[in-house]
Amino acid sequence: NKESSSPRGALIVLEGLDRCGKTSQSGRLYKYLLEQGHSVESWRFPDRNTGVGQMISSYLTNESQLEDHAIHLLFSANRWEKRSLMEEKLKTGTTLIVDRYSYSGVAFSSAKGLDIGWCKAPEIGLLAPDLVVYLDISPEKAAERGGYGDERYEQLEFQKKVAGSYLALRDSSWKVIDATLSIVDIEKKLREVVLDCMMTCHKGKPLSQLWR
Ligand code: 2DT
Repeated sequence: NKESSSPRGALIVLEGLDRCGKTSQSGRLYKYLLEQGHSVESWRFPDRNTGVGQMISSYLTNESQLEDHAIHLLFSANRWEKRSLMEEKLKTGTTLIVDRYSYSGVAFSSAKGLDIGWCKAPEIGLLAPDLVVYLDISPEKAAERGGYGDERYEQLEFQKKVAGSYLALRDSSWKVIDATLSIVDIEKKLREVVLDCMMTCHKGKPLSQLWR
């Protein structure tokens, strides 16, 4: 039985504002862990490849409109539809590096004015990350970085609200890395906290669930 014989993988989540460097750092981390011989996969939310993901994608590109609560629940459904695969991967020893998770869900929707408690509710019972890394950058600095794309949330005023929501969500277990450091320095700090977390999971830290 593979499940009981191999140590489990770690659920690592990267969060932060648009343009904080999350996506390139998760790519570099993935490559590094792979080269070190770890079983690892790189995931992201929203996962635009599913049916729900396609609805989310057309909302983000402004091809469709959805009521704020409705799109919130779609983002959550998009995580629920991947939950069992996620659990299977972790239990059979694969570490997952996940670019955005429930925290993005709550931060972006509550930035629109939705109640935080309401936003958290549909996330209850999803797998809790073993590590949340927040790449910290001010909205102004992020906006200076080669500009935003054309997607719905990529505007300075909205990103300021998202930054405030993230601040309200953060707890002492999060590892905050200054996203204005050099790419290599960020990468180094990231590797450190990730390897440490993987070790803890390896030693038998149980998987847990969000926000119970
Ligand atoms: P990317 O640019 O990283 O593809 O994100 N978002 C994301 C939400 O509003 N709720 C969520 O649950 C998630 C995961 C953040 C697309 C945008 O979607 C936002 C940016």
